[in-house]
Amino acid sequence: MSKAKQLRDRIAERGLVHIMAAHSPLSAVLAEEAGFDGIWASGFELSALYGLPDMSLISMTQHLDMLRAIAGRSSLPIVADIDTGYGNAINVIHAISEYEHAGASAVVIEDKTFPKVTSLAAGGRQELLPVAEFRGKIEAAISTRTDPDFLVIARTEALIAGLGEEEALARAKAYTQAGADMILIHSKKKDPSEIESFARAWDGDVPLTIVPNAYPELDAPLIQALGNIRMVIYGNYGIRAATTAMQDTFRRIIADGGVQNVHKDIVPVEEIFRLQGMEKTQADEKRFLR
Ligand code: SPV
Ligand code: MG
Repeated sequence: MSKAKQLRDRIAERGLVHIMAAHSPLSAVLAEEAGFDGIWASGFELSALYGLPDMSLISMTQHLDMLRAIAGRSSLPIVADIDTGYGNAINVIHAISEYEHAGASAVVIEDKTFPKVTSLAAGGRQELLPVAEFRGKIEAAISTRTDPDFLVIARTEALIAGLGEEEALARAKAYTQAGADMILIHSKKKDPSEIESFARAWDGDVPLTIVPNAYPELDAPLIQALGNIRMVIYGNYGIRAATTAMQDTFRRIIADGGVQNVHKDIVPVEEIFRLQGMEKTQADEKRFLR
């Protein structure tokens, strides 16, 4: 059974799946051990890992390389954040083929123009494609996938662009008609009112995905009570948690003039050995090195 089929089955069984952003194989391993249903190969997190803004600066090759590395160390299905699909419908055809081969189980494509600007930045330039052009990109994605279970998730940025719920619903309907398996509806409002209202109003044929980065109070029971939402993506928590931990540790080392205090508060190197799979490698050395 493909991982894409596993993801579809899990959505059907559980009603809501929890997908954690990863920017590296190590963060994907930690997400899997914590119990998440899948990995979000986040454009924001990978951009931040390179110290760059999330503005179409990371290439498809860079994102694919990381996705392959993640797929090599995690058994979870991967939902690939392919931003705008790297260009027009022709670029999407190429991207879907590459991402399927690299080990993704799903892609999210957003209806912004290329190059994009990250969604949550205050005052960010947010331009949307004409509906017909984005429908063409969704149709191109659907016609390219070879595994019929591979999910094509259409993301509308209508609320992010300030175009209102009516436009967001109309776009979501049009993308569903183009064949999208799910709709990702994103909002940067600091409370969940836009998303709650959209989810209640949604009467389309496919379920919804959300990314509660700006409105963290919308927890799993509240999401389930809304209905229609079947996937929740935790979009930037890994990179924020890692940044918090490193800022704190690095500052303490400078303040303390050494590592004599912080070493007690961080994982021992043996935990890193475990996550690296050192035990198996040492066993392999005994077996095979002559
Ligand atoms: C990402 O994680 O790259 C996302 C979510 O697309 S957000 O940054 O909130 O747009
Ligand atoms: Mg993104």
